[in-house]
Amino acid sequence: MNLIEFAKNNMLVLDGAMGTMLQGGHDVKSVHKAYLESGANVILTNTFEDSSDENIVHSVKLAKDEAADYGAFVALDIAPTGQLLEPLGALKFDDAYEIFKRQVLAGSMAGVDAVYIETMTDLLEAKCAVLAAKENCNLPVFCTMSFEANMRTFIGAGIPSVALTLTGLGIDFLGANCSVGPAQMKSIAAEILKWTHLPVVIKPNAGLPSFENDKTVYNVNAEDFAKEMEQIAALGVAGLGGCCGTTPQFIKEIAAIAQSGKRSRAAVEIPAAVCSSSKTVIIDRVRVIGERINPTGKKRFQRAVLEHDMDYIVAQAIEQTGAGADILDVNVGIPKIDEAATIASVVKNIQSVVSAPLQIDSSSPAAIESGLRAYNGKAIVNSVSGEEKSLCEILPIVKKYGAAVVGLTLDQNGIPTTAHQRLKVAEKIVTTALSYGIPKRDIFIDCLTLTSGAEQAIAYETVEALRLVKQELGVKTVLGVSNVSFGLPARDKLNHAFLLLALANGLDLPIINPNDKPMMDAVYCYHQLKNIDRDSGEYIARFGGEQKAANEPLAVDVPHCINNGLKNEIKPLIHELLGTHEPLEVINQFLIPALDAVGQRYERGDIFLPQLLSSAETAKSAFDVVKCKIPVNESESKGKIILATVKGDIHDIGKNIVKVVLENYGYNVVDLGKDVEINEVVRQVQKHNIKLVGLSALMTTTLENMEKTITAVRDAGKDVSVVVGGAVLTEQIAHKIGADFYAKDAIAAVSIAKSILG
Ligand code: B1M
Repeated sequence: MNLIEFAKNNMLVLDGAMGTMLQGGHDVKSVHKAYLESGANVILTNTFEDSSDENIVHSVKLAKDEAADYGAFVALDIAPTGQLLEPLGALKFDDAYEIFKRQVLAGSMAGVDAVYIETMTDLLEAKCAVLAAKENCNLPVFCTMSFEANMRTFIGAGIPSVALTLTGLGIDFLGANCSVGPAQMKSIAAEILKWTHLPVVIKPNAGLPSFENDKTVYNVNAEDFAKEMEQIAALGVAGLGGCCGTTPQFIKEIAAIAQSGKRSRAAVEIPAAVCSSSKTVIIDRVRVIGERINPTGKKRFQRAVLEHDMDYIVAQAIEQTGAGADILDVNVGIPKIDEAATIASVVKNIQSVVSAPLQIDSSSPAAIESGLRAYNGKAIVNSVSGEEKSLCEILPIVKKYGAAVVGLTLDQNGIPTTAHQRLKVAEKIVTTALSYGIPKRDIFIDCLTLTSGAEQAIAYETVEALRLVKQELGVKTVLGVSNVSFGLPARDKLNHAFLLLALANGLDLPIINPNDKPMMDAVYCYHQLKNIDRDSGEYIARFGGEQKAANEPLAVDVPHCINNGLKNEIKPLIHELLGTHEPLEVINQFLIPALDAVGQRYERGDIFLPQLLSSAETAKSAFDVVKCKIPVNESESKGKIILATVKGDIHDIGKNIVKVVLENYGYNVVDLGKDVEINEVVRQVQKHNIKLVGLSALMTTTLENMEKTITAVRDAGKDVSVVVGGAVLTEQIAHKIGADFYAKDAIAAVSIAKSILG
């Protein structure tokens, strides 16, 4: 029996921690044996830490040899690469894909029964690993991600987004492992079960870790673990196991729970929804699709695409979401460009700044696939038509990537004249898409807007077709609205009237220009009139006291650029400011407050790590401009100072500012960089015979390393003063951790340097 068949009638009992056991002095073989003895029916290969081909072959053999005696299954354990993928980090999607592909090939050739991708925090990396598994073997695929207690991964991926995206990619088991103990895992499991029909597997840690006598210990014992796991089992999950800190005793408890059989699972209805990694948009009311990322008839946009001017394109995305668009259409179709490469790059750039889900708009199957592959989340594909060629080229791609799809009611004979004929085409699209396994909730129909000025006699048929499609097929509907007024005066009036008619007849997803205020107003009014905006909260917020603010043009200033990651647009603004302000004023009055505001939004959960990174990159590019205006001091050095951001902390923007300013005052700075080992600071102090060390830390969690660094420098017995800085410090804390001085900013650092070095 294969694993999928087995899981239909049996609860899966996965094994527990490998690392914890190995640290306890066991060998891999005996760890497998202990878990199998405890009742595990699926064991994971020892390939989480070392994914070399040799280790995979060796580890699979070890696991298989042991599992054979118990009739258990062996799953190839695949871990995150440990590097951040673009746009968060430097690792390219295709390079990550090759890393995972190699592991999948090695594992499947060595004879594993399944691929188990685990501990993922970046949804794009999980997607990359899943694609590598699905495209290179026929084995069942598990994917479990690590969520924090706030129900998001530390990179900000939410459970609905993870479930919608990974389910769509056709994996066999979805779930969560690591990060939290079983108590917090309960709500995570319940939330996952709401968003997928897939069997769900759950592997919590043995509670929270702490360090005692140089050892990591966890605060939940096997018995208490079992009590919580019983409740997770009762939710109807398909498999249970353990992660960090769990031992064979924990798995024995789980096996006892599994013995009593699988619990039934509550029926769920997954809503029609699309998502990015951090934002899920449920189509349970009118959702506006912004139409502006499209070169048709827009010379400036065409130039931006041709010149790869991503700042301009991203600015269009920001403007539209700022004006209220829920989803953004992305079209880069210009003759003779490499549309597939361009759309992937545009998708990546927009997603690094904007969290709205995207609609990949192209008629080229290659461009659609390229856009979907690069996309982090579940996108919409715009579009397929009723023509055979279009259906059989595009629907398999939509299915493979788990996207939603827009079906245009036209075929080889063009756009049918009557509403009934359009309904027929819509029926054909829906039936064919269903036959490809695309769920009905993911099929959206576009009844096509005709130009009222040119085809007045039949233009209203679109509204009638909408009504029929909604009534007969019950699918979600899409419509590009503004074409109705083409060639007529007062286009806005006709667009506006047409939009309201379409909404009243069943339009769910209008594709409009969200910067067009009356059009957006119409959507708010519609929600008010239809009792969707219960208690009129949204209506009042838009049209009440704050009316003036709505749709006012966005101010493109320093905070706006830092907030939205506009790395190039910020540069001319900084040049301009430097005309009227001193370089340090620009830093203190503009850059730092803008970064502080970003930090607060991050803390509130309004933005996530990708946006935080993008803001930091923008601040750095602004700082590069400022740096050029800080004169270089050519005079003889006044003395040497070491600067370092302490171990565990990668924040270095502030430290770099301090460095430039100290150099400008004539000091020779030995910059050790960020995340600097304690011993390295001591070594460099001795090597350079240093009198003053400057340490930077920005997190409460790294204050401890700052203290340890200070102690180590003192213990080395040198006559050296230590100055500390960073947003998390105060004068009081600085002294408490043993520093001689606290510098609140770069100028304060200079005064301290003067007092010590002259
Ligand atoms: Co992060 N981050 N960050 N972050 N980040 C903070 C610090 C945070 C306060 C945001 C928040 O939640 N509100 C929070 C820490 C919470 C806490 O512990 N209290 C935080 C977190 C949690 C994190 C991560 C854990 C997020 C995650 O991964 N989930 C992660 C940490 C990774 C790690 O370090 N191991 C992380 C990552 C990042 C980015 C990489 C995205 C990026 C850093 C990029 C880089 O530096 N290369 C980043 C950023 C940009 C910030 C905020 C928004 C801004 C920091 C900054 O550059 N400020 C920050 C929020 C905030 O501080 N308001 C935040 C501007 C800079 C000029 O000020 O460094 O204070 P500052 O330097 C000043 C003075 O303090 C002084 O002079 C400078 C100039 O005036 N000074 C010194 C500094 N060092 C000195 C040394 C001296 C003298 C003076 O010696 C002589």
